[in-house]
Amino acid sequence: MMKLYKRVAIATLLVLQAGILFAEDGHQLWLRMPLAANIVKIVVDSPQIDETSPKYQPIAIAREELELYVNSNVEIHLAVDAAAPADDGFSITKNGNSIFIKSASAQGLLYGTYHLIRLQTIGKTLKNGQSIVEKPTSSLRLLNHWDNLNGTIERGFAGRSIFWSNKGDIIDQNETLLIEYARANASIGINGTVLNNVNASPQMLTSERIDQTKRIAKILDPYGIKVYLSVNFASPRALGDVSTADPLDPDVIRWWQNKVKEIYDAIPNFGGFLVKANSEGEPGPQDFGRTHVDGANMLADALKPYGGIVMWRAFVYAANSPDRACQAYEEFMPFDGKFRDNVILQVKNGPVDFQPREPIHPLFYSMKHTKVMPEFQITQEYLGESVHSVFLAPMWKELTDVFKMTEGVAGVSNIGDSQNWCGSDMAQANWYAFGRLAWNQNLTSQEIADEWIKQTFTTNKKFVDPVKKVMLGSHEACVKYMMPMGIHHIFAGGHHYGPEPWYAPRGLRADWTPPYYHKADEFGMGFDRTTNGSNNVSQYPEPLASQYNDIRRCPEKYLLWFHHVGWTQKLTCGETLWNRLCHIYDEGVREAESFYTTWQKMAPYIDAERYEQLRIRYERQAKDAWWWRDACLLYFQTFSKLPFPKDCPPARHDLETLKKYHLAIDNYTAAPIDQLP
Ligand code: GCV
Repeated sequence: MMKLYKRVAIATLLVLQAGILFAEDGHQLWLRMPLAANIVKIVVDSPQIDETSPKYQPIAIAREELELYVNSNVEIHLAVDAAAPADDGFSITKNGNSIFIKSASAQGLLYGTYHLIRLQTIGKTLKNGQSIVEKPTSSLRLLNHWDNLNGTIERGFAGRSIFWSNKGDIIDQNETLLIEYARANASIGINGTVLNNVNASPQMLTSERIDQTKRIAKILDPYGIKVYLSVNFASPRALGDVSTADPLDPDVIRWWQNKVKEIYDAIPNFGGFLVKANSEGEPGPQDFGRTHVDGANMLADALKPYGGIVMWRAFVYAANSPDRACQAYEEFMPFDGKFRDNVILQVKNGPVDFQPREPIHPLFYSMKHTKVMPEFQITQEYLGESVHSVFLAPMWKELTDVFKMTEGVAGVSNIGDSQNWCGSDMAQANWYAFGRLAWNQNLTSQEIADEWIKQTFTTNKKFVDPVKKVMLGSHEACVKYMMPMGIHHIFAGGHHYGPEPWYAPRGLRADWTPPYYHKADEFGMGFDRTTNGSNNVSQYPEPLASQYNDIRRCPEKYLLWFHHVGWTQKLTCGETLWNRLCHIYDEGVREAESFYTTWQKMAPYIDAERYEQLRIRYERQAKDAWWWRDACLLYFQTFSKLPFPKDCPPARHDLETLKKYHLAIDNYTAAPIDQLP
């Protein structure tokens, strides 16, 4: 398996040496380091190690990576040492002409290897006597793939699944791709992957699919990537073996025990289950009058003998809830402390649904006796798909700055079978950032952007500095041109790419329509979640609860999330709500335009292919910012009845035309760049 890499790498070297230029297609991600010109001596200092045994495969990979990519005249010593950092951690020490990588596990040595290569690529060579110690801040660092068994990807904007296809032959065809996938993940510390959509097909648990999972697991295992599966809670009934899926029914319990045994017989290091239950129509224990605890603990008991875990999602909301943001807390807080110790509650970063900006989910502050792991969305369902370049590290940092992700963290993947994996070269930065933050939640967005740019494009300062600035400003800019000041979920009905704040077909459940969230009326706009409204503020601890409740102290970024504010009300900044809103939308447009201007100056520094692919996207993003601004401001103006402030340029579009415009895309197709208004 590893030999393959050598072959690919050597072929690349020969092409380069022959002076043949080949097109950059983004496929190499951040692993574009040149092959070393010299031969490095690798010494494995632990004599008991047999590199051919499965347990020590990471060392064989480490050896090969070091031989291929370390470009200096050093001798590298690898040692598994019980006294060295454990739990995937490692130390790297430079001593004279030797570099020592030590870890308590073979896997830690592989992580140390990738760290060393990263340092070399970004130009941070170790000084003599210098020692680095790294230990991940989260034990579970998982990608969640929303891949369906027919090969489509829910909210995927980069092609089709790399794991599944209708034909079932995908794994054999994709072995090289899966090795590349495993290697890319290992290089940033990701150690697990959920292979299928949380809207899970019961078919995932058929023997045929378990066999396919086994083959995938075998490919990923040497890189330290464990596989997990999303399961449909009604599988025992759906697969026709049992007449119910009631978690307290002995036949159901037995069914799950047998199924878990079948899985572990096939995949001894299988990780466990991810479950979306009683959410958006998915089955769950409540269908049988049982609770989340009944459901999660039953599965946990079945997995426990094998060391498996259950990740139970807290993403729940009912059709008639007066405030969707309140519901997960209401449903789960009463169960704090009641889950088994191999259950982890997987909670989205905010209480609604991966919006461009949300306050932190209240469960992160309050669940004290339950294991909790955040779920981030790497795929940009609500942030411009694979068209807009939005670097998400600053958004995730809003949570990692206040919550320790010790148990783990999950990221909904943006990977598909497109040549550059993510649909856009810039979107790769979010996969990278997720892995790096999962490894070390204390890294800053600046550090992550800096190292990603240098590895993915060039270390030339003339490129690194301006592009880093664009990346670091991109999330805030996107919030400004889409949903500033706490506005949320005003997306179009058929897709989540563009704006339709007016979308409210008769008969559709209210919380699937934007007016439920923005509540614009003649007086003003915003969702009253204060103690006079839905009382969502009370789910937060003090002093946050009082701060959010007080219109004068509520941070502007959350103002319309927590308050219904009058159009002419003066804000603490001195402006009225209406004027401030217009100004912020306008700033968003200017910032998106400046990103495009900056990118156009970057052509001299990188390859023409990736430059052009992103130029088209930055241009589109700037146009879309106008689309968002005009659609939102013109629509809200029908309530405010106020003119744009004098320093705000007039709209480019008119509301009636925008209302008639329907983008013909579905969940599984990226927005067509050239068909937008
Ligand atoms: C997988 C949002 C998305 C759905 C997704 C759901 C979830 O509602 O639009 O596509 O379903 O979140 O996280 O379960």
